[in-house]
Amino acid sequence: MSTATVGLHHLFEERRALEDYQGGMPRWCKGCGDNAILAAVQRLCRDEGLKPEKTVFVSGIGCSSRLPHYMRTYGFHGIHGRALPIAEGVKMARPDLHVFVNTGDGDCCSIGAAHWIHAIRYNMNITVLLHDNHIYGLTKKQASPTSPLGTKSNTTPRGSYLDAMNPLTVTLGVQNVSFVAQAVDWIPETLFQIIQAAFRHRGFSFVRILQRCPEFVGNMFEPWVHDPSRMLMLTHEDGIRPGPALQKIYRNQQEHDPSNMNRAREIASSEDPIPVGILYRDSAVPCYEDLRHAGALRTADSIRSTLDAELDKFTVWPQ
Ligand SMILES: Cc1ncc(C[n+]2csc(CCOP(=O)(O)OP(=O)(O)O)c2C)c(N)n1
Ligand code: SF4
Ligand SMILES: [Mg+2]
Repeated sequence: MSTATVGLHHLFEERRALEDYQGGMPRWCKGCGDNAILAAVQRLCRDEGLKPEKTVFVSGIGCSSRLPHYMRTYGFHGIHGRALPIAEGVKMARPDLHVFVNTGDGDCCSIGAAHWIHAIRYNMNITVLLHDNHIYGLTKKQASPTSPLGTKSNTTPRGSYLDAMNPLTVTLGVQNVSFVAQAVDWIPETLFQIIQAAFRHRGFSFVRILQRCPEFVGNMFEPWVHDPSRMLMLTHEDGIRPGPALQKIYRNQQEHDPSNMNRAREIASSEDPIPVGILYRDSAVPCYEDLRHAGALRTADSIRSTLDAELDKFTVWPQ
C-alpha cells in the first residue's frame, strides 16, 4: 500500500458516524428524557472519536440502566445498585478503556448509596450519569430518595413523608470529590457540553441529569421546562458557555468558578431556580487506578505465584 493509501485507510477507520454507536432500538416511552441522554452520549462518542472496542457503558437496573443495550460499544447491564463497583472493576483491570456509568436515582441513591459514596472517594476516571427522574420508573412508580416531599406514588399513596435527598450536595460532601455538574434533558446542547466536560475530566465525574418520566411523573419538571427564567445557567471559562441562541433564551446566568467549593455547595442547594452547569472541579485529586498502578498489577502468572506463596505460608510440611 502507498503512503497515501495508508493515510486514507487510517482516516476511513478513525472517522465514525453516529450510526456506528447506535445499538438496539430504544424501548423507552415516548417523551422519556432517557432518549435525550442517549443522543448526547452517542454524539459524545462520535465527536471524541471513541473507539467502540475501547468504550464500555455499565449500568445497574432501571429504565435508565437499559442504555448500554442501545450503544454499539461494550456494555454491562449489571444488577441493581451495583453499576459503580462493576465499573471500578473494569477500570482497574483495563485502565485504557473509557468507562461510563448510567444509573437511576433509585439505583444510585437508594440501593447503591454505599457504593456511590465510596466511588466518589476512590476517584477513578469514570464518567457517571445519574438519570434522576425522582421516581422508580421500571417498577412502575415508587417513591425514590430524590422524590420531592409529598410525592404520591404506589408506595406513598398519601404523599411521601421525607424531604428529598440532594445528590449534588451529597457528592460535594465526600472526601476526594473531583467533578460535579448538573444538566437537564430538555436543553440538549447544554446536556451535551456538560457530558463532554465530564468525560474530559480525569477522575470521577458525577453528572446529575434531571430527566423527565412522562409515564409516571409527567408534571414533575413542567414549570421549569416552560419557564426559562427558572433555570440558572452557570458559566465560566473553566465551566461551560452556552451558545448565543441559548443565551437569549436562558437569560438568568451566573459566572461561577468551579474551583470554589463553598459557592458550589450553595448553588447545589438551590431547587428553584434549577442550576445547570459545572458546579465543582478539582483536577488535582489523584485517581485510585494510578495510585494502585492498575492494569500492571495482575497477570495470570503473577496471581498464581502470589496465591502459591500465600498458601505456602500455611502449609504444614511433613517432618
Ligand atoms: C435487589 C433488587 N431490589 C429491587 C429490584 C427492583 N427494582 C428494579 S429497578 C428498581 C428501581 C428503579 O428506579 P431507578 O433506579 O430510579 O431507575 P428508573 O427506572 O427510574 O430509570 C427496583 C426497585 C431489583 N431489580 N433488584
Ligand atoms: S417509565 Fe418513565 S423512565 Fe421509564 S421509560 Fe417510561 S418515561 Fe422513561
Ligand atoms: Mg428513577
